[in-house]
Amino acid sequence: MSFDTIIRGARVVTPAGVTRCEIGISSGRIAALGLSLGDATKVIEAEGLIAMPGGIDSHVHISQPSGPGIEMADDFSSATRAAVAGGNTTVLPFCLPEEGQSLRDAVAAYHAKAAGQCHCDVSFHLIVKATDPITLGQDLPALIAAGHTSLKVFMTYQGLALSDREILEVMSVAKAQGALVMVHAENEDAIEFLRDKAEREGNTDPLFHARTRPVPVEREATHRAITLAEIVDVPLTIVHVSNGESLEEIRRGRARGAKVFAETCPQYITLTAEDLDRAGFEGAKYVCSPPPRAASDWQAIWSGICNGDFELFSSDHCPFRFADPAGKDAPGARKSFRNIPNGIPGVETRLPILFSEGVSKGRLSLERFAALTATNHARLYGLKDKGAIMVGMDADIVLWDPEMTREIRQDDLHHGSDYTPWEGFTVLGWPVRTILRGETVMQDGDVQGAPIGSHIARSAPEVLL
Ligand code: DUC
Ligand code: ZN
Ligand code: ZN
Repeated sequence: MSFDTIIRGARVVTPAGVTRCEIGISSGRIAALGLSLGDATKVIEAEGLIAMPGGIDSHVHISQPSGPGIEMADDFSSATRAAVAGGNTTVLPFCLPEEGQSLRDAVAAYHAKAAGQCHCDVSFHLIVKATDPITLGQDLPALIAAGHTSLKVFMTYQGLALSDREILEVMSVAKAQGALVMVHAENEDAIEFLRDKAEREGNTDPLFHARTRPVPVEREATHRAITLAEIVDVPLTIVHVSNGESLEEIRRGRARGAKVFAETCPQYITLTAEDLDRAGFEGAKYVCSPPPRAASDWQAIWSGICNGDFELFSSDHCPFRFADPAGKDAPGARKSFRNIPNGIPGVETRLPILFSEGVSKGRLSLERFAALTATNHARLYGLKDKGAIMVGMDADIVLWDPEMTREIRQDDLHHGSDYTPWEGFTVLGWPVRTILRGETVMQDGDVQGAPIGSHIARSAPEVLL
């Protein structure tokens, strides 16, 4: 048998373990794993490298409406360019309707924005911010049936936050239609109370973004979200878990039988609230929600990453430019942290940070790294052909050089933001080649070729099958 491509010499990370074998690729799929596979049109010599499933980042924000005058730093072209440079082959952005726009029209607009622009595959989660009969009775069922099998609800942010009653209404549609619910768990009333108080007392610097969203705000909402999901009996992902107390609520929910999944992100093992206290206005670069916590919280997050409490390690890439009145330097942002857009860039640095801090430092096996960064994302969100190096799957593969040391520098990154929160952070291990459905889309930092990424309609989440 002859293949389109053979990858030769790599250590290959499969769901069954790490093995030294060749990978035969035909028509964009993994056609064989074995020894001495024979001929191919193209041979990729990968001696000394590790072949992993291409990263799936199931939590990114691209071209998302962010309020009057505010603009996200990435469109689909720049975000997916950054994604493949960082070893990813699929990203899942959120589709948020504009003011007054229906969910169905918002999804159509996202498809139009993404078409022909993507360097990796994409698939959209839905954000449900309205619970009118058209959204819940028509748009949501139709969109779920069309392969948008996950949706996010917010418990914070004016204009986005749903009441408990509304969350229950959305959850019951998700249950009936076979979708997974994702929740941003922070208590809006508590934040508003703390924020008003901080402003009254003249505490308006970026640091007070973190001080007004303390751990109990997230812990309480996490408990409440799980409770609501138990009432409806629907599976739930708690996204961007930042601390051990919220994780403890997740463990307690699971012990009661709740179907709850947990995601964390690089910012919760590498950044702290002190970063928001950097001199001048620099702290604004680290404003995201939930905020980075104390270094002592990193240990609780690491335990969850290592022991399997977290299924997902995502970036929550939500990029704004720093030196930009349409970004972090928005009107009023220097007067109060309230006006600083929430979110940090990270799609390109997620995998190297976890590889270095996890695998290279001996905390994580290669298999667990692959599960946290690709396989579990595919299973949970219904990407049935992706997320594992197995015969029959899409040939979405990233080759890692585990010996390469790199200093993360904005100048080397591909995203549209003008900074990285990890400037100067040194990592050991770097993705050197990204292969999307058999085609090399990044080699040695160069993003190659026309954008061949497509939107993928997803199946039901595995937990619902
Ligand atoms: N929630 C996210 O998921 N991303 C960025 C900002 C936010 O609040
Ligand atoms: Zn969120
Ligand atoms: Zn997010």
